[in-house]
Amino acid sequence: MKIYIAYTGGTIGMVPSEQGLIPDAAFADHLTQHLNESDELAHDFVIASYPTLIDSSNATAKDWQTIACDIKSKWHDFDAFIVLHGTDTMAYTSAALSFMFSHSDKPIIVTGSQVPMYKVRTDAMINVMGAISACEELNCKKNSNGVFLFFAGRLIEGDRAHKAHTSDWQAFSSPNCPERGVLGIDWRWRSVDVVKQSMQIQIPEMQEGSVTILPVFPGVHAAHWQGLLSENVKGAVLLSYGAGNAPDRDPALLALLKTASERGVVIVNVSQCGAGSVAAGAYAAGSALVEAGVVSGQDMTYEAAFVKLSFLIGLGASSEEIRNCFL
Ligand code: ASN
Repeated sequence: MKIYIAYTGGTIGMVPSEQGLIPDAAFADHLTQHLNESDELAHDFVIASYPTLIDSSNATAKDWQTIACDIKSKWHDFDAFIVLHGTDTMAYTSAALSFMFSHSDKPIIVTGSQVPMYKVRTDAMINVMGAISACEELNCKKNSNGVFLFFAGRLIEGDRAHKAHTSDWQAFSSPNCPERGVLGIDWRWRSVDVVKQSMQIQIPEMQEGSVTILPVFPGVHAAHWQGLLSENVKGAVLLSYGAGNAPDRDPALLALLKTASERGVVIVNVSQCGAGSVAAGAYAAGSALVEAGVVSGQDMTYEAAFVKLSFLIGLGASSEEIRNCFL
């Protein structure tokens, strides 16, 4: 199998500096050496290092576009793609790639590590090897490819992952969707209904700053959100309480949402609970949001909702079209 591995930055390939850990440009060579040392791996690997390596906390929508364009330019030369990425925003990138390569017929797997590869006690190689193993298995299964985030033995659907722990090896959860596969000594696979859909690659011109996040907290008032809903914002993820509630006794707060909706900002309601679904209108406090034009993000993670808005805005979809994509 021909596998393309792109190192974009992140802890996996970091080394110490006076300011703390920074990505190492020589990491691709070290990884090549590691993989060549293993005679169990009978694949052709091409390992590339991006010219500007970043801590993923610096990543923007433009970086998702860069990674997607890179994969697209090599699409016909490889059987599988692995993106080595920092964990901080890995869930956003894996979601972006799943929207950009919908129904992908080749595996695209995003992974990284909690501890750099140069350390003795590291999860770097176990995650890389697991990602390679996932590529092998998915390629054999045919029809069950796609975009995934692989971490600590769990193969999570690309648009379902959430960074859930700062320091456990198990850094990612899949709150509302069972993992596609779990790797122990062997793989345990979840069976999926294979509905053959044709793959579509769509890489929009991504805009930075077109989407914002509106946090709900006790005492929130319009002034807190005013700056967040600036003129260039076209989409917002509202991080609501519980099953989709926000204070409904502050007319100025609701008026702000309504005015933003009316000027075309698509506001998507996602619960800050971290798991479960928004049940729009179950409570009066939630109904007020519906009346203000807020749409339900159902059981999406806030990462996926943020990326889906960014993706659709990048494609140039109208507010109405974007709203319909959330129904
Ligand atoms: N700050 C790092 C990053 O996201 C964290 C990591 O990769 N574990 O790039």
